[in-house]
Amino acid sequence: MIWNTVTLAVSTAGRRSIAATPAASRKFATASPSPVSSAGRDHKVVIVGGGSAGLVISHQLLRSGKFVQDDIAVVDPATLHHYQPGWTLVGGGLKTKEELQRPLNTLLDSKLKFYNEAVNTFSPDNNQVTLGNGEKLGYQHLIVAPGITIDYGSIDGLPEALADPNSLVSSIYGYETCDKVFRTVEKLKEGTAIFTQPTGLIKCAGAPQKVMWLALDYWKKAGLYSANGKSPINIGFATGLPGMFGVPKYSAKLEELRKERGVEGYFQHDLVSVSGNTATFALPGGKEKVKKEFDLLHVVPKMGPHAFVKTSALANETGLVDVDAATLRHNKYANVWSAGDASSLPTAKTAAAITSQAPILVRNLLQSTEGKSLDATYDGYTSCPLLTEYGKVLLAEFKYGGEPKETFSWLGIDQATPYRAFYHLKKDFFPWVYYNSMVKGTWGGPKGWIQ
Ligand code: UQ1
Repeated sequence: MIWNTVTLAVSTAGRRSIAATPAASRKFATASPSPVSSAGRDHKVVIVGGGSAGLVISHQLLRSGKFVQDDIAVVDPATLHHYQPGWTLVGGGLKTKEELQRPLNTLLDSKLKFYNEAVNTFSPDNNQVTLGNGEKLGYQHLIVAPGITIDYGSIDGLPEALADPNSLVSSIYGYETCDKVFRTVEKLKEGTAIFTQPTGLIKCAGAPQKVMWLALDYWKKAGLYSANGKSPINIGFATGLPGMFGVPKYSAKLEELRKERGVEGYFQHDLVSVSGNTATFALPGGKEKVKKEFDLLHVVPKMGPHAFVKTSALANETGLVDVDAATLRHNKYANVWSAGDASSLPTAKTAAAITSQAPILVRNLLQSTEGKSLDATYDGYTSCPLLTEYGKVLLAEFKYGGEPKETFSWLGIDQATPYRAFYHLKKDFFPWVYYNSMVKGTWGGPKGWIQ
């Protein structure tokens, strides 16, 4: 049983086969996109989103050698790009949020046309995207990768509690608040610390507990925490899910750690409101509520698709971009593609997943431009380097169905065990390789460097 983002997606997948439907047997709304020139506001490829997926895919397309100046356009209203997997490290006091960011325009190859604008609407029947400023872009192929949004308002009282500099309420999930997290950890000298995880789809389902394990270790080293329940600080993990993690193999190990370390587990507890020092949780079914007093609260809000995606013809019933789980092509529009958090791909939403998704999307898009069959298939690879303490990481790697797919098994390593070497991958190597190679399109994740 896979929970969280995976649950949502597995239930979608349950209704159709994970294997790619042969392209020839499909009925697409746009059978053959009308050719457009790359002049003016028309582009061969329009990529919505300059996040991890958008950057990796746009540069891998360029590297194919099949595109010239302005053939490919990237649309994103942001001026800054953030290495979000690093925000857990910020929460642990290991990095600053500033060192994890770059101006977005400096990450885009000069051959790409950059529209620093939001998207207003998709018109896939006309091969058009309308921007926030009213401009219309035509395309032969559209790649939709704008990510998902954090819904702070989904928890009553949360926006106010986060904004209050004196409250010990924080979240690693936002740029504004990720640096408040470690300050709250440092401030707490006694009392109850609660770390939450919601039901529903979120980015990186391991992050809500990574930040807890680091805080626990920090308090342990400060002499404020021990597993015997008699220390000044006690810790609870309140999760909407029925277990510690969606993949049974890693969940079992994390449950063992939870018990060993004396952390209270409040399962199927979904945070609905924060008021003063009281957190209220909904139990399954939604009718019954449980209140808990806290001194420190780390919150993971609910997340969901952007409105401009959810309300478009491209979305499935959950609001995500409705693509084939294997080919990454849209299930209705043959010239529309998606990857990353905004996609319906039934796997956990991580930057590591992008390393596997991008080459598949790029290969299949290029095949389709040449009228050839889509021969690359995504197996759902994703990874969660789960910090279990300062100096150790459990490197969860898995594919569709929650089946482990571990990179280092050839070394005889069982990745359910936390290792120091994986900590250095997470803290030092991945942030480095991300900006030095991945965003340029030359990092293949578990496959190493690619052309
Ligand atoms: C990875 O390639 C990557 O990108 C830089 C990450 O950072 C977000 C990761 O967390 C992981 C796990 C990978 C996968 C690569 C290897 C070598 C396991």
